[in-house]
Amino acid sequence: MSDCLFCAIAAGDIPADVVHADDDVVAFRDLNPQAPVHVLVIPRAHYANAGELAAADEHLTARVLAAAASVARQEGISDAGYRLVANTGDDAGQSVHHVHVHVLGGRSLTWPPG
Ligand code: DGP
Repeated sequence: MSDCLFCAIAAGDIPADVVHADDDVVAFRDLNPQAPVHVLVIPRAHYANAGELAAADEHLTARVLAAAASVARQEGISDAGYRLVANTGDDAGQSVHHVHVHVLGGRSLTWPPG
């Protein structure tokens, strides 16, 4: 999709610190990390949010989730624990309208979030 920041990152047109890439999914470090490990996992295909992705493509939804778990293992936070977040819509504060799963970890995380 033109004018989409994360489509441009997935295409390699905007640089990012990529930690995983395959045919369907790209994972890269968040520009504004909220934890020692903060990675964003996105499908290459453009969907505005998690609900749209899940409704359109169950297989790709599963690929994104599996990649998030794989990134957590790769980053060494699987055993200690980590959080997956998909902010969806305005009330959740979604600021980039290309579905992304935050992988957060590397410290004790508070709950509930604000
Ligand atoms: P959300 O609020 O859930 O839509 O999260 C969007 C995240 O995207 C936010 O944590 C900051 C991150 N972000 C925004 N622009 C860029 C960018 O250009 N590069 C990278 N790596 N991350 C970005």
